[in-house]
Amino acid sequence: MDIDECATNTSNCEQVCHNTIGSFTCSCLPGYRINATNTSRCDDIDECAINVANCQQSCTNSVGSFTCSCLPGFSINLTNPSVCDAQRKVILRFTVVSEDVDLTNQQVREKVLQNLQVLARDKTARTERKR
Ligand SMILES: [Ca+2]
Repeated sequence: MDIDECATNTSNCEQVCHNTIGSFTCSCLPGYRINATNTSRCDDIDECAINVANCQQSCTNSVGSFTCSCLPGFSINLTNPSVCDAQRKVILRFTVVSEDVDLTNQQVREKVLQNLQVLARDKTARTERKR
């Protein structure tokens, strides 16, 4: 008669137990693999080190899993979490008070416009270099 080692808890499997006729086998949950010397134990797979994670920018291994993350100026793609998308929206906040800048003066208005264009060009150049 077969003894179900899994049901009687004698298998000592760390994660998953499969009863077989006259014996049993252990296996591991996704993100883990069987320990090379002790087949009842499970080791974490370092998905970042073996490049299974396929993170486009940054990869952090964790026990049983891994996380992809993105550099500043990028955000995780919602449909493919290994991909980073450049943040397209640039929010430029500034306050101009009448004491600082006389916007009724044509020369001052042109100077402000020039500075804003330089600022926009610099921001675009920085974003391009990151790719
Ligand atoms: Ca892992």
